[in-house]
Amino acid sequence: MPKIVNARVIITSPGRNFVTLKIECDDGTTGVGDATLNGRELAVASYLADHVVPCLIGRDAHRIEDVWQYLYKGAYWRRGPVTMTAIAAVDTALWDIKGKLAGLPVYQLLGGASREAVTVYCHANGTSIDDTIAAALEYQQQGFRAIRLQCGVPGMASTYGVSKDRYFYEPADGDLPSESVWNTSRYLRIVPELFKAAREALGWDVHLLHDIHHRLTPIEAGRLGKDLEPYRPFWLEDATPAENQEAFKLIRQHTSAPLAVGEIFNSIWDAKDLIQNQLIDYIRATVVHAGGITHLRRIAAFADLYQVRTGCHGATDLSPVCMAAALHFDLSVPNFGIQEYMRHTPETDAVFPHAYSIEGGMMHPGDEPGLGVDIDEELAKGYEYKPAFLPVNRLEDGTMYSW
Ligand code: EZ4
Ligand code: CO
Repeated sequence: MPKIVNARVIITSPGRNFVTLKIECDDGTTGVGDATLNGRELAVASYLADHVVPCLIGRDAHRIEDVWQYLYKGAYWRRGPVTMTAIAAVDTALWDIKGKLAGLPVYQLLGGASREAVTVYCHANGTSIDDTIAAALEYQQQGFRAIRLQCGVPGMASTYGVSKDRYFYEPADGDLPSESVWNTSRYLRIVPELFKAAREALGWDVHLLHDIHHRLTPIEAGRLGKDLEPYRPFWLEDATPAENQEAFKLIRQHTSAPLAVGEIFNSIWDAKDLIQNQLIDYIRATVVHAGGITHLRRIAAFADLYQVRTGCHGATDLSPVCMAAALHFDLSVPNFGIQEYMRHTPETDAVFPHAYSIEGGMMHPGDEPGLGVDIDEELAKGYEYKPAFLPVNRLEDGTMYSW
């Protein structure tokens, strides 16, 4: 058996903070797992180093399911983003090791490719509708067939999804949380204008997506869905906070716009009612925050029974290790829908050399054994951790609101 002899928690900040777990076996085989929880990185690093790593030493690296159950049931305190991100890192690293030992890319261990490549959507954003459309046209020319559109809301100093940098999006920006201001009625007026302009400029052969980022009540989301229906959105993401899964019934009663939810979910229990009542069309749970490849496969298998497809979160705070794992999962899973893609900075890409590639809006995990991604630990040492918080959001009268 490949015995686990070492596991290191590596914290590095090549452009942004990442936490990576590297597991090593007695024969020298190593595997990597992403453990990054944006804005709460050190909590997961401590959970791993203090409470997980000591329990891994001496275990059989091949027993992925058993290790998963051990960490989940054995914690007693089940679920939650910190615990599930830590479990995900272990699980991902063990799949990487299994692939390397088998001499096969991980997607082959998951049943093989169900498609030739993975369709991704990219992000077009701008402070105005015109800027956003210009960015979207560029992406369309590069061959992307699915584009997320986010634009500034007039009168608001900053808006979720609109980056300060033209190419690289980074919401975690302060050593204390920065504060933005929100106005729902202005937002509800601008988004249909954006989609109208987008259909005029981009035509109908491209999928258009939008992220509401938990900012609407169910009835407001129903209104927006109705207003966007003429422009055939591919999905509306995180229309309303999803702690109350039943809330989506009200949205469904008012619009046929497809709904996507789940980037902040950490287990199947967050999505159970949404899926079995067919209140959503895409489940956005991802490898790093939802318990790894093992648990994400369970969520996807359950979702498949209800014709709910996958749409993994893929923002820049998910490291290239998570991206690689997501691509192996996406290529294999029967009910794949779409994969989010945001480019990492060159510094991030250099610290995490990877075999995955992108061409014309499609990605492939590559055919290296394992996940085909690693961390250059020497290079990583040069980028020290910097505290960085996600912003908070208030209404104009000062009321705390969802970011
Ligand atoms: O706000 O990844 O769909 N993507 C998103 C992201 C999330 C960040 C949070 O860390 O909503 O931009
Ligand atoms: Co989102």
